[in-house]
Amino acid sequence: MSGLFITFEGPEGGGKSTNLGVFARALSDGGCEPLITREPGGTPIAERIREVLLSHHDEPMESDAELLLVFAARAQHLNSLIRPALAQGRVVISDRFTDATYAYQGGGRGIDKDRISVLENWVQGVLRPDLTLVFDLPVELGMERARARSQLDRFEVEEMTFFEAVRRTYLERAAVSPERYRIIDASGSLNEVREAMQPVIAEVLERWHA
Ligand code: Z5A
Repeated sequence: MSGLFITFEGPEGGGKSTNLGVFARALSDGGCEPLITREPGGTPIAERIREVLLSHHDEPMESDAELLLVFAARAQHLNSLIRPALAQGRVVISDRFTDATYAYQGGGRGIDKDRISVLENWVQGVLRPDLTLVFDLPVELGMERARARSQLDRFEVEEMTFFEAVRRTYLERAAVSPERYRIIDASGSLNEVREAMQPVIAEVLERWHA
């Protein structure tokens, strides 16, 4: 793989999607046109699975079913979009990826991380993101922003303890592998968050042009 695989992560309302556009434009201005995608989703089939994952149902979804659906969408997305783009040497930026599975299905739902790791190895082989930005903020503030933005999806109606576990899992994973993760303080204004991304943008452009 000759491209660069970047993921945007973090708890609810951290501004991933808002800031992804800013980040991608800065890369384009620097001569590197990234492929933007998201999870769950990114291809027509994976987007259908996303609808099942995010919508409300009359029966509760089993945690294992949720986990397997996440990886089913990922297998489709990875093999039909991400891997080919990386093989062409492109920079790929995904709004969420497998760190979200450890955070939501692992931290939030309580699924053992070793089981997640089995599926990660099966679906991804050795592929892991080269760089992960974690947009971190207190859970209350993130939920306030999410509530103000739109109707809440199936994950967003969970208890605060669920979101605390999600946030904790992201921070724990980042602490174990600091070479891969860049924590962005997402609690400030949009301008402050943009400022905080600048060193990471410079780093990506440097790696890209190297
Ligand atoms: N999920 C999972 O369970 N397992 C997995 O493996 C994967 C995903 C991959 C969909 O994710 C769901 O799928 C997600 C986890 C689960 N849970 N939920 N829900 P998603 O990323 O597609 O959707 P999201 O998580 O709902 O996005 P988000 O976190 O809520 O939003 P965001 O992208 O971080 O933020 P935003 O949409 O850019 O901003 C939210 C609002 O805040 C918006 O109105 C902004 O204008 C505002 N905002 C953002 N930044 C600021 C600042 N700095 N100041 C003021 N206002 C701000």
